[in-house]
Amino acid sequence: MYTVDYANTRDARAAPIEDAGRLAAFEARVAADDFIEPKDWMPETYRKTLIRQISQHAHSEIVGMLPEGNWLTRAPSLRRKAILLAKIQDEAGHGLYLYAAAETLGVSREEMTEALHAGRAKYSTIFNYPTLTWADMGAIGWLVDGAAIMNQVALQRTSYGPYARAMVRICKEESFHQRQGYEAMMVLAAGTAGQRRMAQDALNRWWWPSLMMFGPPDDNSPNSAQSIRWRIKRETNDELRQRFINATVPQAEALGLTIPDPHLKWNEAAQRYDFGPIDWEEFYAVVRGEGPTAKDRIQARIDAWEDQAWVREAAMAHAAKTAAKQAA
Ligand code: FAQ
Repeated sequence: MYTVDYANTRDARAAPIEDAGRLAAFEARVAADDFIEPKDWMPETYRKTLIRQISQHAHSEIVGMLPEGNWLTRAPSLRRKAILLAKIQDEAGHGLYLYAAAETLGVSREEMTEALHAGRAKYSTIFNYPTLTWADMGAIGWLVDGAAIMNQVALQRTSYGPYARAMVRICKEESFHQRQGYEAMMVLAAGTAGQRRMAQDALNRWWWPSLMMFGPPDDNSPNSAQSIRWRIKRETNDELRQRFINATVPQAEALGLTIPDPHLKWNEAAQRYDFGPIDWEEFYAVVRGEGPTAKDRIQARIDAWEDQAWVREAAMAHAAKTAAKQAA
């Protein structure tokens, strides 16, 4: 039986012995598509899984600003620069909604940031690839935001209320991101021979990493079964990956570009594209943080955190002074 109502104290050290009655009631609510809210009772594993997934998602949004930030000073026109700047600012906003959603589960922003900087928390593999040409900005919007939306539309119905609500807003912005990326690719694909080559080269380099964003195949995804059962994940990694491929191949055809997969073929009976093998060795190497880009990404985040410490300190000092004045 409970001695401490952990969900309300939000004290990670007071993890309760799980109560079969409460667990059954929780599972019935999830099965009925009810949202679980921060003050509701929840199993400790559910809380931990959400903290892991939401904080990784938040870190992805924040680290995801870096590859595009690389091109801010080199955008080919003022219009493109303004669009890119607005997009990168949106990603910062997404990170903040997600950190706030994770905080409702009893973890602090400092703890999450520290875990990222120390290499204990993951972020999406896709952001460990370098952005070599301007066409990469188009490919990221089209493919990376396109893959992100495919996953996030499903997460609008995730069982944890604050996460689901953050996703609704994020999806609206991501769909604008996807379209601006596709539009940038349209301009390049309809441009000079050199611009078309640049667009094709970007597609060649971003296609396979975008498919890896959905995570390992279902038969090698240790978290999926429980997360699907608790409706944290509404669809499996392979289901979402297949849906992304089905939607994206015709878009590449409309651009006149070629998907870099010789095995790609429409399967009439199954009403889907069959595709070639994904290099999972590469995926796990990137997850492990191998390669120079991963080190640069984390160092950039550590530097930003340290350089901007004075802003946090100034805000805290201001809050303390205001509180002291009010108390006086
Ligand atoms: N990268 O058992 P599963 C964006 C890890 S947002 C790195 O299948 P799960 C916006 C996984 O964490 C992109 N690690 O895990 C934007 C687990 O390790 P752990 C981010 C990965 O959680 C656009 C292990 O492998 N979106 O792009 C990856 O059930 C443009 C086993 O995997 C989200 O985070 C990966 N790709 O399913 C910003 C969406 N995949 O934690 C800027 C929310 C798997 O046990 C510019 N997250 N791993 O040590 C999810 O839907 C899920 O967490 C999955 C993974 C589907 C990513």
